[in-house]
Amino acid sequence: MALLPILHFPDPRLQKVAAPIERIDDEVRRLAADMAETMYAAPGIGLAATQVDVHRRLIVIDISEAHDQLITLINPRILGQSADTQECEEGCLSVPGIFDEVERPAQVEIEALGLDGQAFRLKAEGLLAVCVQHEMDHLEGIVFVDHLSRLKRNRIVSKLRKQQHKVL
Ligand code: K1U
Ligand code: ZN
Repeated sequence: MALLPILHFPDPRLQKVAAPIERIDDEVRRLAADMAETMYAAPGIGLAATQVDVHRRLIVIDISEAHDQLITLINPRILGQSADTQECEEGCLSVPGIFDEVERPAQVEIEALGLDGQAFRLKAEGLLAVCVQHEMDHLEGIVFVDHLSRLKRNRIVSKLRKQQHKVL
């Protein structure tokens, strides 16, 4: 297994729309394992393939404290979402050090394939619902800061550009 480098906002590669996975082969299984390792090491509670510069529809999520409830979602799609919303503070491994409130549907139901190729449905609420929607946004080329005002987003871009210049 390997730790994968994570793209940082405002890298334009984070805006790419991911393509469906046609076949679950060893390459996909290896990518899923590497993404899980990268997510746990970060540490984070989710990671989309887009963030590691692979533009395919694959997500890993584990919101458990014990890191023993890994969910792998291949080609996830939303079947339904609640009209009621929740506002939650979000962070992102691609936007280090930035946290802000985002409002999203409080419950979602999704369908996806697992690594065994079987379709399954997942009803999510609370933090899991937030994380699923945040990661599915990544597959569409959307980063959580795109949900914030232009003023806030511009401030975040300048802050991150300054930080990136410091390390280069
Ligand atoms: O997409 C990502 O970069 C992962 C992101 C997921 C996420 C977090 C919070 C709300 C919505 C989506 C993260 O994991 S950021 C790190 C984080 O939140 C965290 C890290 C360690 C323990 C608990 C949370
Ligand atoms: Zn993210």
